[in-house]
Amino acid sequence: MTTFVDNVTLHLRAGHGGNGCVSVRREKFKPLAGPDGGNGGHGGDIILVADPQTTTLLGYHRAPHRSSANGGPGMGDHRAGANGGDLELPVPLGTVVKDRDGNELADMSEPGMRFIAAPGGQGGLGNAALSTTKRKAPGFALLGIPGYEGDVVLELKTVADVALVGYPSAGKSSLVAALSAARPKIADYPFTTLHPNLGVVQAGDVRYTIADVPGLIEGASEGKGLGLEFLRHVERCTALLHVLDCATLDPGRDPISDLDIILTELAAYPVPEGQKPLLERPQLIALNKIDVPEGRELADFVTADLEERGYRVFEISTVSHEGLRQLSFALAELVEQGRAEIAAEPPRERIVLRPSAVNEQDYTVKVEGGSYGDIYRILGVKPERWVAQTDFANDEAVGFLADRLAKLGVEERLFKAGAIAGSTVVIGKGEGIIFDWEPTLTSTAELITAPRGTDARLDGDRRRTSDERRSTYFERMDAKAEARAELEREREAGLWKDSDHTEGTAMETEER
Ligand SMILES: Nc1nc2c(ncn2[C@@H]2O[C@H](COP(=O)(O)OP(=O)(O)OP(=O)(O)O)[C@@H](O)[C@H]2O)c(=O)[nH]1
Ligand SMILES: [Mg+2]
Repeated sequence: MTTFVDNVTLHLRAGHGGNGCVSVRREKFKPLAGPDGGNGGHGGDIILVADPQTTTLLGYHRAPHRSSANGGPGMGDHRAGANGGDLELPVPLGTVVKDRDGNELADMSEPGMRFIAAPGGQGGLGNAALSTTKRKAPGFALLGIPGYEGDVVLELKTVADVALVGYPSAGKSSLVAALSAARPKIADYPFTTLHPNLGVVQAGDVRYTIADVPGLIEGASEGKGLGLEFLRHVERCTALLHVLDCATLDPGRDPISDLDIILTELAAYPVPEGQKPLLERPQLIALNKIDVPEGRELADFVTADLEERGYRVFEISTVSHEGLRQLSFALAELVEQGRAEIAAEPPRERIVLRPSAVNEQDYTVKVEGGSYGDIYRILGVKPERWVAQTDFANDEAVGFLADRLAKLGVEERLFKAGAIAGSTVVIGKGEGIIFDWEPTLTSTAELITAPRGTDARLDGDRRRTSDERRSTYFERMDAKAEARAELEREREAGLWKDSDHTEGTAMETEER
């Protein structure tokens, strides 16, 4: 809606976590004195910070790739790796953070507000931290997790310092054009302006922004005319400027009653929590169109009344540019005062936004059909993180992963989903990590999850049929008979002495 919307896509790469260390302490006369491998450091976060001193996203246009530091690896002697420092990126107030699909992630509206746009990776535990009473000397450590890598889109809605309000055709857009380089549409019919126009004014050393708002009429708060909807574009303004038309030909209208009606409508506008109601902000009055003789007369006539009500009044013409200089300096003064007040305010409690929280305990088991049979896919924060932490070249580390998965109840869930021994199980998206599943559960109650009358144990191909058993039995019997016959032949041939005979008997007992 507003003009001057700045837009930039940031490519972020947060620091990776450092790997944990495997190390064993050595002491004199005690070469294996316990594990002492330190933990890896955490990768640094990339944090957006709403900063009143920053006014543009230009710096990010020029350098859109940003990354934070990696965590250091753990070391022996219980030395932990250093954490990677966070990277803070200042953004102007009013910056809206979105993902690539346009979903809003954060509105950086409060000074000092922080948004963790890319969290750093967790460091891996060293073998010292992994030792327990049961596992006294772990021969493995956990790997560090990669930091978040992805894009965010920053959108800046420029926030006007001064909002110009008034009736349609009062000359608001003309005034924006006269004070700044902006060239909004100007015409002699009501509601020419359909969205706010923004202009930058330079008055002496002070530079500030002004925005006109579509004209307001009586009943605007009930939706008449274009309603009050557009005031949200200026609801963060420091000051208001009432533009009053002194040369209107409408019967029944005059600057004073126009002002009263606008004030009533503005009073009905609900500002967001934590902001000053519009009418409690500083306000100036511009009596416009004094290049028209009747206009000047009327302006002179009402000035005293308005001043009595406490307003500073400026008689101006956007055509002849009379009075504009004084007006622009008076506005600059208000803006400067407002800025000083904000700077003097005690810093608000820091608001920290994190990327949408997910339930870490949650995971899903999905069955996917494939050309090699069913695949059981496990998706979830914890299982996927654990896999990332596992050094698959280390059997102990793999065993530790299996224990963790079992504790989470993954086996039971796989059974319920229909997995059997030898099924293909994938953890994570895409290729993920692929396992041939070997269940460790053995108790009958857990095994019998199939309908009554069937039993998962019978489905396995490891159980022999009775035919198979019978044939092995006969094979063995034949072999025994063969061995006996052989011994008999040897004895008859006189190869045996009596004392050796016992061996044959012993062999037979063993065979039984
Ligand atoms: N004579 C004279 N005419 C003016 C002056 N300022 C504006 N006008 C005329 O008034 C008419 C309305 O001016 P705009 O600037 O479009 O008024 P606006 O307040 O923006 O009106 P909306 O956008 O409809 O709310 C135009 O025809 C302008 O030329 C002035 O100082 N003197
Ligand atoms: Mg206009």
